[in-house]
Amino acid sequence: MEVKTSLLDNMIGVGDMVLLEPLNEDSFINNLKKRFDHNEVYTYIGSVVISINPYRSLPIYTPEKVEEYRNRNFYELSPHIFALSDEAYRSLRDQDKDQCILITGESGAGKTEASKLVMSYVAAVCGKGAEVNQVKEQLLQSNPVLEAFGNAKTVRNDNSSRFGKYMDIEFDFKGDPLGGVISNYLLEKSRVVKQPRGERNFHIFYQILSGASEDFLCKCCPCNAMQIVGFMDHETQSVFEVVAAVLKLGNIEFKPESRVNELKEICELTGIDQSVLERAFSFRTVEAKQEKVSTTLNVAQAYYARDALAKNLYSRLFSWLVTRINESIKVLKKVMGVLDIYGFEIFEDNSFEQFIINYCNEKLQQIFIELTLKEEQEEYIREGIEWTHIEYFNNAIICDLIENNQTGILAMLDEECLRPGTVTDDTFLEKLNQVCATHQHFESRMSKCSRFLNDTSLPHSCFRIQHYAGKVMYQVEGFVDKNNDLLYRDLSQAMWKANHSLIKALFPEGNPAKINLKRPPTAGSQFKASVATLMKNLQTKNPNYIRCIKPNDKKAAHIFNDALVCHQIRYLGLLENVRVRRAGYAFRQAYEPCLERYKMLCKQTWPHWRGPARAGVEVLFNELEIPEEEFSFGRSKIFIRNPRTLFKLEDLRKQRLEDLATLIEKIYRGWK
Ligand code: AD9
Ligand code: MG
Repeated sequence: MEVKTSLLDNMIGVGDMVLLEPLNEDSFINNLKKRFDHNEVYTYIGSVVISINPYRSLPIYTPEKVEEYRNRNFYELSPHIFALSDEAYRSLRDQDKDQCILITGESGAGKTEASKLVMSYVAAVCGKGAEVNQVKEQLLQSNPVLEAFGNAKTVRNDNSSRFGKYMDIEFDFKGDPLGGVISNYLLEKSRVVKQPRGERNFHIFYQILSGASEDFLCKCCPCNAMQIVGFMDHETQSVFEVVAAVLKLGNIEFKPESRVNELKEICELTGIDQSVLERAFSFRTVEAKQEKVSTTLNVAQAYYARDALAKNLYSRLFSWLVTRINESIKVLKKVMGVLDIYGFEIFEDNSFEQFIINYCNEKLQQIFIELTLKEEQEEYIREGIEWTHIEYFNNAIICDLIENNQTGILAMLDEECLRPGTVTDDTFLEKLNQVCATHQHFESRMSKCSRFLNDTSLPHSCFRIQHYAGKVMYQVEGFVDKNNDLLYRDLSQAMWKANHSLIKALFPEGNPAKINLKRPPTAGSQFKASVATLMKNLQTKNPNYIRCIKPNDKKAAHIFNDALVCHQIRYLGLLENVRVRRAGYAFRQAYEPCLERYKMLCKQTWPHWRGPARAGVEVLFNELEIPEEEFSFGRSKIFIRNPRTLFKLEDLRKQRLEDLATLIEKIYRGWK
């Protein structure tokens, strides 16, 4: 068996960063660049796959490639996302180990494409037959449905996921797919009513508009996918009615002329009594104890109510879609989870959404550190090798700054949102400053005691967090409002009264029989709870990592921007990852393939070694005088401390092959 030859080909750089010598940021980037220029977009760090977005279609995902990688050992062929997919699938099928695939990287780095490649690979290699094929189709077609409703064009990515997605794919004992469960995380619903310059609303709105003149249910792109996933025609119809209502809500203006027409159309679409909706846009009722007080909304409040309704309608519709897809695909057996979540975001203006997204990425980084170290430690224990302590940056301290139940930023935001009296974004910032001022990863200059009083790069209305991935400055404006996620009760009641079963189902709290004076959980606390559930779920599974890198911010092929890549390598902690991998031993290999590859270097092992492979390797290393501190014998593998030792072996082998070739040629000439 050829082992790792492809990983050592100098022409196209090393395929496994663990073997990079010397190891530093420059050599790391150069290696990636060299490979990128040779269309090698995948590189390993041990079992972690680094993927660089080629921004063009490469012929490396063909059915022939699938066959090539099928049932092959991870290191046998050149690095590829299919190798990781195959490894994960086979461990699941043959060793009953639940798997999860964690895909990280910034916006536009290729996470969603990677998740689809993993899913399509697994679909191609698992099970056969009509029933299995139907399950596969449903699982695969859930992607275009959710992308239509949950993705949008942004400055960074024409098809940017504006929600986080985790999908468990379930298999039976033979490894045939049975179904799946999708969890969605915080859709960026503010996009429904407002998009940053140069960006667009969710794809579905444009798809509906482009098909609206004809029979859009046939033309609209996710319809076919929805049908395959199992939506009934009337359900699809209802979904599009809600989307259309959201669109029309955006056109309502609170001026006497225009208002009536739009309202009328919305009410026709949704079966809401027009007078009820009109009233809900004009008054706000606050119930306290037994009393009900109605106040008239001014124009600004009416717009606020309109936007809140549009955001709520849309995000609830999205959650309903996920639940509905789950009904079609859910069962429970062995599972492989695929996580494709929004990447770390550093914009010029960062708001509540970025704060939440970056918090999620902190948590993922933490689990990455924990699991990589754990996995490494477990391998040492399995192999009976002594464990050496590894120094690394643990970002638990940043997670704590955000999520601590008493002093965390989210807890303080909640406290502020629930506090009676005048609450503004500034009072929230003031509070942050009292509690977090001394935290190493927190910066703000609002309070007099601030260490950052003279830091003019930090405006008064902002705070900055030093994330593991870099410093991010957050504008506090909108934090309180977005966390509150307030929808006037009059509106949820109006929605509940709609003669439209889907809309009614989306607003259960509008049912007067279920009046609940307790406030609904804040957006922040809901997100925190769902991230905690996700982390628990991931911890029970065997992790597989894909770390996506964006080569340029022009969405262009062939361009490799060193500075941009360098930044990502730093914040993904990739160098650190290599160091952890080779802190103890850089390289490990089972005895048989190792002996097979290098036995030609020693008279006693060449051409045949008759004893156990381990003894053969011992003899070999002895003969080659490799210093004792350079290797350790594990139960089934040889562990090599320094990549240089491996290169020495490789050089010797190459030399030996060349000598042999010359010798053979001489003999051949002699014959002639
Ligand atoms: V975001 O955080 O959702 O904004 P992603 O998901 O990381 O982001 P995405 O997978 O959507 O990025 O990739 C962006 C674009 O890059 C795709 O639309 C493709 O045009 C392009 N891409 C990504 N990966 C590949 C690939 N393996 N081959 C070819 C690719 N093109
Ligand atoms: Mg994406």
